[in-house]
Amino acid sequence: MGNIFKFVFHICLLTIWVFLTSGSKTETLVKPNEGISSNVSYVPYKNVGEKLLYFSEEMVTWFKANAICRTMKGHLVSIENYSVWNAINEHLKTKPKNYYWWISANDLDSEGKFIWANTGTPMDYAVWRQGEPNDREKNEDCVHLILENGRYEMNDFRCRYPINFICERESVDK
Ligand SMILES: [Ca+2]
Ligand SMILES: [Ca+2]
Repeated sequence: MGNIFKFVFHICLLTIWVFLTSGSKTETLVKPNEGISSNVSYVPYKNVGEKLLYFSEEMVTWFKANAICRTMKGHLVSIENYSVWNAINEHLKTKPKNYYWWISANDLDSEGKFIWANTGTPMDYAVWRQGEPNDREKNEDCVHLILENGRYEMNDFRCRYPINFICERESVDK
C-alpha cells in the first residue's frame, strides 16, 4: 500500500513540475525583450484602418519607443497618407484625450528634412499643427501627434521627452 501512495505522490509532483515549467511558452511571438520595457508584457496589435497598430500605455523617449517597437516585430508608425492618418485619428478619439503619441517621422539626420524612420523615405504627407514644424530652441527633431482642434495633428518635438507611442507591425511575411 505504502508503495502505491509513494507512486501516486511522485506522479502528482511530476504533473505539477510539468505544469509550472511549460506555462507561458505560447506568448513569445510579440513579447518585448526583458529589460527594455517593464510595463509591456504582452502586446496585442489591433487592426486600425489598413495597419496593425499598438498604442502604448507607457511614456518613453522617441528613441526608447523606437527600440520597444523593434522588440515587438514592428517599428514606430509611419503615416504615409490621409487614409492612415484618418484611421489613427478616429481610433485615438476613443481613448483618453490630451495624449501625445510618437510616430516615426524625424529630421535627426538633416535639419528640416523629415523622413519616416523605417523606410528612410521623405515625409511627403503631413498634417502639421499651425506654425509647425518650428524646431523650437533648435531642439525638436522627432514628430508626435497632438490633439488640436478636435483632431490629432503633427508637431516636431524634443526627442527625449517621455510620451506615449504607436508601433506598427511589420508585414507578417517579413
Ligand atoms: Ca528639427
Ligand atoms: Ca514644434
